[in-house]
Amino acid sequence: MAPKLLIFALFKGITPPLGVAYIPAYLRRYLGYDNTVVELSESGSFEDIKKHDPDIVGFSCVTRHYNRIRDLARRVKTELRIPTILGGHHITPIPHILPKEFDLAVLGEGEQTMLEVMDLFLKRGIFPPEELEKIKGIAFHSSVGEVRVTPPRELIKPLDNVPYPARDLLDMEKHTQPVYHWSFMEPLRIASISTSRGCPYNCVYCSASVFWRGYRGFSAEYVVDELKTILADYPVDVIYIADDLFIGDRKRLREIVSLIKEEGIDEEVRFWANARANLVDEEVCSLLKEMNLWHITFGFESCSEPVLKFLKKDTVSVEQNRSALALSKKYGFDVEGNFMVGSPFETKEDMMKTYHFIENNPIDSFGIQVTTPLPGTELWEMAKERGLVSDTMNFDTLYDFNPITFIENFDQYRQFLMLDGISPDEFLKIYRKFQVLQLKRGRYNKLSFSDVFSLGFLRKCLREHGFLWRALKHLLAGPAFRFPRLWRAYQKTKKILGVEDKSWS
Ligand code: B12
Ligand code: SF4
Repeated sequence: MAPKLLIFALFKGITPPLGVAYIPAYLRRYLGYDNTVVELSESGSFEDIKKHDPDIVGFSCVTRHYNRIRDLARRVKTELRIPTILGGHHITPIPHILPKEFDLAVLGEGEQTMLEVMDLFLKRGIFPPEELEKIKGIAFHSSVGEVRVTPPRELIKPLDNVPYPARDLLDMEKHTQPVYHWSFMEPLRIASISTSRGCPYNCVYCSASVFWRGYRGFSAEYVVDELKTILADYPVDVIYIADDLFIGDRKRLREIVSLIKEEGIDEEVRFWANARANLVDEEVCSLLKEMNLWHITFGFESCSEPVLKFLKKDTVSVEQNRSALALSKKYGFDVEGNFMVGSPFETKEDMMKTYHFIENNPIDSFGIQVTTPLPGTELWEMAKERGLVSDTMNFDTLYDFNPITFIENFDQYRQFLMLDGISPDEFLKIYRKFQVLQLKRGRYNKLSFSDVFSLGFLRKCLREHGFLWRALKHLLAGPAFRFPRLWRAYQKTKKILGVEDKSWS
């Protein structure tokens, strides 16, 4: 029996990350190696590694998980005495920090590099530094204890050479249980697909564009075949397209839509995808409508012109945000907007422009995050220059994209805020305002019984075809899914925000 590779990630959520499943699929096809197990651990306990009795462990790691993954790797090294590999978004831009807990790191796109690493492991059972030196796209410890980074690996082209992710290694039964996702008004089974890698833009805060070095798409035929496979294997209602920019290539979009219709996939599932405001026009919307897109997510980020210009390098305007939203609503999409506050130079007035945009526009749901420097981004370099962060900092103290812990532990986070135009305390006040707006508009439960008596509800009933029926289903089915966990979260959030009960009715 071949040695067992365990690929391990921390994950709690609905659609599992697919990167961990692409690696074993590639090893299967091109190395003939088929003894990988994938563990997506909610608890992050060492037992979740040990129970698999692995011979080698590959960790997939984003920044917020780095400390926990490093602790686990330390235990793997001391208690199991087997090799450990680090892959994913955190280590890729800062490979020189590779700590001793890991034998090596796979940088960037992982499939071909991991194939060469596993090939070496299967042949030698160890990782001699002189052999590692020959593998592109890795970092490892040299014989004199320095971190060696090898030249970058070429990206896989054409992308169709990468096989579909090995979903059979993910617990798909668990991950396609109906969920009461806040974007949908009914419990739905959701699976995901990745149809492209990267993005042609280069927003100052985005680590994904740095990581992927450009945009590549799978061909339309590949995408639609994969969709057919998913639908044949799993009963799902919604397909989440996990791309940064699904609509990045218009010609490919046309081909995908035409094949989806030809295969009748638009009648079987609805879609959810990310888009970019400057790329949305009548043609894109009508194509998305034809393929049965239901939910569209935009990174609107800011509705202050100078802040947006800074964040997105003058590639999108507030007017384009506004018209993309209006157009999406015209086509009946459920629109989710993501926003950021706390950017350098952003003033209170800038933030309030974003606030009023959300308040006065028909966005169905929204997320509001604090501008956070992530390794690899231009923002990271700016924060470094200001002495706010460093490549070897304690990454647990960086904002973890959770608004509630941000408010609860504000004193811990205040030191990393990149504010010039406003004091941290004033910023916190405004940030709370956004959270209150979000709860009023509903994030986890789009509709509460008290909403039914509001003018907004009446307006939506009159304007949106089918809304009343969806709302009724939501109100009836919701509690079963919401209670008790979501209810507790809702109550806790209200308490933390100091919102009086009367203001919710
Ligand atoms: C879709 C997505 C999600 C979805 C994933 C669901 C799905 N069905 O795919 C959801 C919503 C669940 C999600 C969650 C989170 N995400 Co996310 N996500 C993405 C997004 C847009 C695409 C991910 C993807 O599918 N990529 C395609 C696959 C092929 O790439 P990959 O996963 O990176 O894997 C490749 C390599 O990284 C490498 N690799 C990865 N792991 C390993 C392990 C080993 C051993 C090896 C050898 C190689 C290797 O090889 C893989 C194949 O090439 C990326 C941005 C991006 N474009 O990559 C952000 C991104 C990865 N997410 C990010 C973040 C922050 C998160 C969360 C922490 C958010 C949160 N608030 O909880 C969680 C963490 C979840 C987790 N455990 O990974 C950040 C990470 C930045 C950072 N430095 O930390 C990114 C880069 C977005 C961004 N720009 O900020 N995410
Ligand atoms: S458009 Fe999105 S994926 Fe592309 S660089 Fe900007 S934030 Fe990143």
